[in-house]
Amino acid sequence: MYRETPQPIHLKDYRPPEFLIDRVELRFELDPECTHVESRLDLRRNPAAPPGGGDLWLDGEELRLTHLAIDGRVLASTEYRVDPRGLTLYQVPDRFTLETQVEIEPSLNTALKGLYQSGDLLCTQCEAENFRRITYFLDRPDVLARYTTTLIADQARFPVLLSNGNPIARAELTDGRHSVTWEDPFPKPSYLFALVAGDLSLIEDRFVTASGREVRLQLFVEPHNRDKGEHALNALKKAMRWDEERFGREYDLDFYMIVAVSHFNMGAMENKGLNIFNDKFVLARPDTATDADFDGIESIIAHEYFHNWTGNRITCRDWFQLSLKEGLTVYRDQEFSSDVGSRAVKRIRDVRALRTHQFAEDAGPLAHPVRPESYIEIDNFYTATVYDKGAELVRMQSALLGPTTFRHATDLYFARHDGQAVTIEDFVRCMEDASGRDLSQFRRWYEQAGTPELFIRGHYDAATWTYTLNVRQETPPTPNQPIKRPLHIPLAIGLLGPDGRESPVWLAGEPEPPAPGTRLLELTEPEQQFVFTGLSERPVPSILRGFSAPVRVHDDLSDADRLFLMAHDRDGFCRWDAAQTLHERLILALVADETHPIPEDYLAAFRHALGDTTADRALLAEMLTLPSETYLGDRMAVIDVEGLHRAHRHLMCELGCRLRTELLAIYDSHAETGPYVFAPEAVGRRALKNLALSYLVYAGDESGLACCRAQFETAHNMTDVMAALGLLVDQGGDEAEAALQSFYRRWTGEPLVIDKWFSVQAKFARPDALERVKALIHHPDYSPHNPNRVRALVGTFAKTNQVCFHAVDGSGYRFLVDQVLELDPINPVLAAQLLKPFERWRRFDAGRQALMRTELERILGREGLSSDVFEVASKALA
Ligand code: B3K
Ligand code: ZN
Repeated sequence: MYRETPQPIHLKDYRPPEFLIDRVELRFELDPECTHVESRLDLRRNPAAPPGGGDLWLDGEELRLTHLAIDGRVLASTEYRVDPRGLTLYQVPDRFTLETQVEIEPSLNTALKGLYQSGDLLCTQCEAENFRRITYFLDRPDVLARYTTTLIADQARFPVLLSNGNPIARAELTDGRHSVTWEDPFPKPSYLFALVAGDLSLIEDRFVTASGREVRLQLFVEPHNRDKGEHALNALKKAMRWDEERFGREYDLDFYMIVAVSHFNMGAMENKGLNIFNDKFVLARPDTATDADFDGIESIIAHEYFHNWTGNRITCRDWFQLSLKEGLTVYRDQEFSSDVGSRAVKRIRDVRALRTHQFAEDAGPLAHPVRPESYIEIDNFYTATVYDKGAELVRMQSALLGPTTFRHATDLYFARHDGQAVTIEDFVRCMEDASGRDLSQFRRWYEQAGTPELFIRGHYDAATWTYTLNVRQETPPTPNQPIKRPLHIPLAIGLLGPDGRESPVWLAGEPEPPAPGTRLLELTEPEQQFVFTGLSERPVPSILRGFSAPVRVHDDLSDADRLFLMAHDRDGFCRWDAAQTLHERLILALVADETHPIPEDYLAAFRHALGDTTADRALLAEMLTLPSETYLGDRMAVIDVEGLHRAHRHLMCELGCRLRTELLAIYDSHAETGPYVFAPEAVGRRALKNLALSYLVYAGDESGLACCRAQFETAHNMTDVMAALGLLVDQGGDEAEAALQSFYRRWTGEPLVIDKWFSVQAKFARPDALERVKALIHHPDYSPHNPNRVRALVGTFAKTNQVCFHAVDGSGYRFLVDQVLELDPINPVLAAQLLKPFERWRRFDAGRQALMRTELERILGREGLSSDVFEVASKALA
């Protein structure tokens, strides 16, 4: 909590550390109420740092110092100074051993940063700057040390004691306690330190690496969750094999441990050899977890595993380089999911998320470059921009280099920087050195915030058989970056002939046409023209294939062109995108005029798609899913909350009525037979079936409603149960209440399922949604101390229930701010996460803007606000 205005930290102020730490020995006497931490650090002056003064600064927060000695000599009080941020040691030698002892109170640590209690467990979260809440340290990622950690605790209460690396000693002590010593052979930054203590059940598996080493895979869960770990372990094995094959990366320790905990601020954490996970991203059984949950588990397990090379073996020099590990690791997990599932469907989902969250962030008051230049609270920069736009920048480099050269470039990166703390610049240089390409203009992507816009015009000349594409790029100004320079943008395109076949994308002046198919154009100028030749008829261009760059495209295609692309394009992403644009234009037309007709050719395309029994079910479901109200809002000059909701509903209802026969046929022919399997085919079938059901129910169709009731009663998998429950809750009335009650009774005792029960009640635009959410805050199962529960209820309401959150009387805004202010002293990271929807505040009408502004000002008026919430609220208003 701050008293003065928190000050930003700037990238330009980076200095190498004056001291290095070679070895760390830690000894924990664990107790939730009072844990003793002893540390011995071998320090030496950094030969690479410019000479500084003789003092040494160590980070340390919320620690009670009980002992301090240098080379065995206890320091007098004149030889050091303690303040709330750390410890200054005056005039230290060039090389010495520092001993400290501190006390900490895990049970009072509601912020879940550092060492904290989750249920009966003790666990840690040190990224980004929380190791300093465990002991005094140079808590920065460019200080890499070897750790030996001894954990001592009551044997009955904490039978399992884990830390990074390998166990090297165990002992039973006479007082009922026991100890385990762990040694991590790999030097690591402090943010990758972890420990866990508790009564955990072990599920074990093994993996033999490409070079023949056996790795023990250990998943630790609370005993009652033993039957929900299989999927996570399978995902881990798949990820390990994939990383060997695709990136040549093998695992390096004898143990790979994953622990699932119920209180966690994010998804998971890649601590070396000891991942700690939010249990939501580990535990799954077909009857408790949906397909989306199974999918999330697979990709997050993979993501954390991939960090072992991109993040742990090669780490970040400073936190401004966060995307070095996060962007690259997201790119790697996206590629993994594409390879083990459907590439087109994965791409579509990632693009949908990027457009909904990252584009909004990039267009709002907290827009920042992938490599930010300053921050107040680094926890606020684990953003869609750093993660997902960062992944797009890696993807563009892989496209510019091509797969073989890109692999050489990543090999070079791993060989050149293994064991180092490096920068984004070091990564890009590897891309250049391996390819011989000049990426100097490309680097601007890392520095420049905002989503570039492409304005594309096509012209066909029948006389010369040429088709000309004129492409202009422009990036709108963002806070503190009024002027933008042109970017190096890979633009993948195809040209479709009137029969739907691919034409060669043949640039005028080239002697020979290339083979028909996709071609990567490179934009570098503010405006460029591409002339394609050899075209006897006007082609339909397929633009930005595979979403080859994170840009917005404004083209001059007609609705007929889009229907054509939707039917014929070989690029799954472009087929989907054509359908989405058609849905979007229609909904926006309905906002403007409720009586706007639903075009017959649009209905026919829908009907045709539903009848195509050969099409990939998952892709079809994506194509026929309408864009969300949140996304559509961002496409309007001023977001029309009610108009959008009405139009969206109206179109769902019309489609349900007009396509009733086809939708019922889909529903019937896609019924679940046999036991649940999580495989792309089966997931796609369920997605399409449940989409058909939603159209029917929104249309008020009696047979659809009957199917929905029956599905809720009889389905054996959570995907189908939740799909039906959501539709029933949306309909409201006694039936909804009865369904909610029976669901609650069935699943009480399964917190992750009860989270779904909370979120389904917050999600739908029912007139009583806010009252219900407010009442649920007082439900005995609600707790502000559990981030999953808070996100399920408050987060779902504010993020997905656009109509109720943006109620014109401001009641939704007041509710959210009340919650944020209540949570801030408990868990500032979570409180700041909840403020995200306010970043869009300037996109609404004047009345709502005024209401939101008042609420943001109310936050800033609160005394003792955390720096996390202060940063978001103050920047939102700036
Ligand atoms: N690296 C962690 C995120 C840590 C967030 C700290 N506020 C998880 C991940 O991206 O894999
Ligand atoms: Zn990550």
